[in-house]
Amino acid sequence: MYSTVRHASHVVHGYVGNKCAVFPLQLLGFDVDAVNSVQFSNHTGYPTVRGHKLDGPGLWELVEGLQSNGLLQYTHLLTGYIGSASLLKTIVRLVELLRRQNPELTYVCDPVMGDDGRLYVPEDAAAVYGEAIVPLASVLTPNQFEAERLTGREIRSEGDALAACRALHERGPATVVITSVSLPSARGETLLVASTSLPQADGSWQALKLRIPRVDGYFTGTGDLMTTLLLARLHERPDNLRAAVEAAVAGLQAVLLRTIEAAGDAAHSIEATSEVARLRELRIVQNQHLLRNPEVKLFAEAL
Ligand code: ATP
Ligand code: PLP
Ligand code: PXL
Repeated sequence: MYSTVRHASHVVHGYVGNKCAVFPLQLLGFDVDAVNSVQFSNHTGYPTVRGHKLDGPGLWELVEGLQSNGLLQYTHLLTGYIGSASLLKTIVRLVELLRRQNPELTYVCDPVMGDDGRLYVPEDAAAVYGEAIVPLASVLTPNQFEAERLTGREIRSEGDALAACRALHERGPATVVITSVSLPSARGETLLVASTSLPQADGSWQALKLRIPRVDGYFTGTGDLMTTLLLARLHERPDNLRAAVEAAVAGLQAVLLRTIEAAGDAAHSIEATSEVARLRELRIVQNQHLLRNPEVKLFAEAL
């Protein structure tokens, strides 16, 4: 039995944060205890968003309730969007507490800070990621912007991406997956670069890249689903980064392609209406068979 505590956003309607994580993890055999870092009506791509955020003391109250009942027995912790320094500092205390219960705890961290050159958490929260969260993570899944920000170095080549992974290994995380890298030399595709310092099964690589053709459309929640699938597949194949990454990418791409088909023209519409946002929601429930048993079509290459 594997149990995970998953800490990320909840939206009433649609699929980001925990809504992209709880059901897929359950499908793949995990018991999931979810903490919602926000509870919003919908994601922030809609014209209106209403709801509330959890703060550090709010999270600690839940932790104390679990602790009083002896329920802090987890194999994994997964964190996604956490919008404040106060909540992040409480996550640091939580990781330390969970590791006292289970020294083998795997902490999978998506250091959600921003994208495309734009920071969307406050500066003090970004600082906590660098100083206190990264050193605790077992698996880190930054995007290009986040990897650059955490290492202080620009990524302009595959070599730079690999160097960023290695710089991050030295600070704690044994496995680093940079989920999307855009290089000027590779228009029309995005690169995933992954590296681990853990011993691998015979013939499997410690560093790899996977080229992903960009599909025409903009979707929300893909980063959350990717980190979730990586947690599940790395657990299944702890000594085979290549197989784990290929399976995670296959599940994500299958859902993405079916979502695009279902969204029709809304997939690449420039209109920022709620109707367009609704039509672009990931079709996770409808494609659960593809999440469970995806066909691998994109293969990794050694780096
Ligand atoms: P984070 O959650 O850290 O912000 P991220 O910015 O990498 O992560 P996304 O850009 O959503 O998150 O990407 C997650 C995965 O989804 C990547 O592996 C990427 O290749 C895939 N993906 C997202 N959009 C597309 C697209 N339009 N075409 C092909 N793949 C996509
Ligand atoms: N952008 C992304 C990618 C997020 O994950 C979130 C999470 O809530 C937001 C924006 C929301 O930011 P804000 O709460 O500052 O609107
Ligand atoms: O990671 C995407 C995400 C998570 N949570 C909330 C969001 C978004 C993206 O817009 O709005 C609340």
